[in-house]
Amino acid sequence: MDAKLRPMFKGCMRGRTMYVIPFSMGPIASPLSKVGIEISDSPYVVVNMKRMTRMGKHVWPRVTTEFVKALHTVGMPLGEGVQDKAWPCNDEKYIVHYPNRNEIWSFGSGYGGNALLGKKCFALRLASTMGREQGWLAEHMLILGVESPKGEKMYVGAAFPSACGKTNFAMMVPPTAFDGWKVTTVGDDIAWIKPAADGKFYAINPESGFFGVAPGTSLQTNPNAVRTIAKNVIFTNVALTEDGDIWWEGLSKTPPEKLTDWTGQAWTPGCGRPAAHPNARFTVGIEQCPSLDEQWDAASGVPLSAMIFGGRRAGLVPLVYEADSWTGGVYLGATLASETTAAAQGATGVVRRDPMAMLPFCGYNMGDYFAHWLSFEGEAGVKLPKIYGVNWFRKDEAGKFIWPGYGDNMRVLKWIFERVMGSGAGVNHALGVSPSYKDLDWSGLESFSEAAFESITTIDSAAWVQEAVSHRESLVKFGERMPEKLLAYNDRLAARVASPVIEGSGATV
Ligand code: TSX
Ligand code: MN
Repeated sequence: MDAKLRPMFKGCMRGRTMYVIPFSMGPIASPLSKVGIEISDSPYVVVNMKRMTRMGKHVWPRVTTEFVKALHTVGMPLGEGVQDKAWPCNDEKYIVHYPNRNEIWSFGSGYGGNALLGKKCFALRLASTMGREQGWLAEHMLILGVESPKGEKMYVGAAFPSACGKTNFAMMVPPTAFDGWKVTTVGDDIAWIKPAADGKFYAINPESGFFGVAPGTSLQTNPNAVRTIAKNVIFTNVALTEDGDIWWEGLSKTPPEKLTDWTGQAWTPGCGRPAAHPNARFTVGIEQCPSLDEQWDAASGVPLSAMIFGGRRAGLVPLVYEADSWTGGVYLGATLASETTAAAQGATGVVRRDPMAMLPFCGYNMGDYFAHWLSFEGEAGVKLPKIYGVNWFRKDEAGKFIWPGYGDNMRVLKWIFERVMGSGAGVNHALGVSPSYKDLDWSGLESFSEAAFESITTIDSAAWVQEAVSHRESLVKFGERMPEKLLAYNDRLAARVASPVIEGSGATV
């Protein structure tokens, strides 16, 4: 790659301004944080990095032995006869990571994770490799706090593949009937997690802002996000209203009569094109979030009591279940899957495995990655978080979502809270422990019938026998470094789902 890239970078910024961007991923004073310097010829990168990272001169004293060198160019040098563009870029694009020398080289793209190198490139790909060597985890997880009316509090990390509403969950508003329950936001995308001296797993949000998908964000789906983006925001590829405001699909039920679309063309409802790009974004500092957790910038991080893995599954996976062990939880994460939604991904409803939602972001061999997760079990003094699987997306025969989702997910969070505190009841089944109907708090949603609840929590034995086969196919694809422990867990799971009665519980599946 060196031989390929060095000539490409020669003179790549000609005629542009080169910016030097010192930034910290994580609280400035935290031992879990890491610093980097991005060199870029894009002012768009500069202003986005200002919102997404702790940028500034406080970084310089820390540029000593360990720092990440992030080199970015749009790859379109200016000169005689070259007309600059609003979105300069190059047809040839390379996003290259050198974990052995803490470097990122990005050529030819000006957008998103290709250009804001602190995010996916540093905080996930390079950091996952650092974490493996240094005994911690860099995960594609939101971090939220849950506080009870009694003032007890726990923190949760949650990983979901794309298009599952991670940012919505991170800023969730509990139902009004849940008087005194609070959900607070530490982060919506990435968590760096390390066991501390007390044995607990502490997490920091390496970022300081949200680079959120705009389409679908509304007062109904995410009121806290809408309030967060009231000011000081960079909107990318959204539509513009006649009076200079912004709009995107889903922001309001009825679109404005006239818009300028994301490409700059005139747009009217029914013209057949989306007004905003489906991947249009808002970039905003986290401090403007109304649900911001008071510990979001704590140098120590926040202690995680639970970790959640969720995907979009029309069937099979129950609303919520608790893994029977750390290994069971790692298995749950390693077999995580989501069904495709948008036309851009080809056919809809196709199951895609995305272990821990890290498939595009893990910086090293996935088998080694699972082994690193497993290695925390049995380490002296560690207090492992409980691991849960969730699925907000089960559908009925008519293809309608059964679970109301959004704020009502608080009912599931409360059950997890009670399990962590030791008071939550549940029933054993082949996958782990789930609440029975009476174990969830239905305040304000008494209309949700016990039958509806059964339809999103039953475990179809025959379908799960097939699913266990699909798990195995997915695991063996990662090759010979796949830990034997996970394959053995698959054997046991296959046997358990095949048998309709669960030993010791009396519960039937
Ligand atoms: O973000 C979502 N969450 C998590 C919220 C805290 N979404 C949006 C996913 C796309 C980004 C959801 N969509 C959730 C959910 O829990 N659930 C669903 C499915 C669903 C969609 C619409 C309704 C109910 C469920 N109800 C009505 O439209 C009235
Ligand atoms: Mn992400």
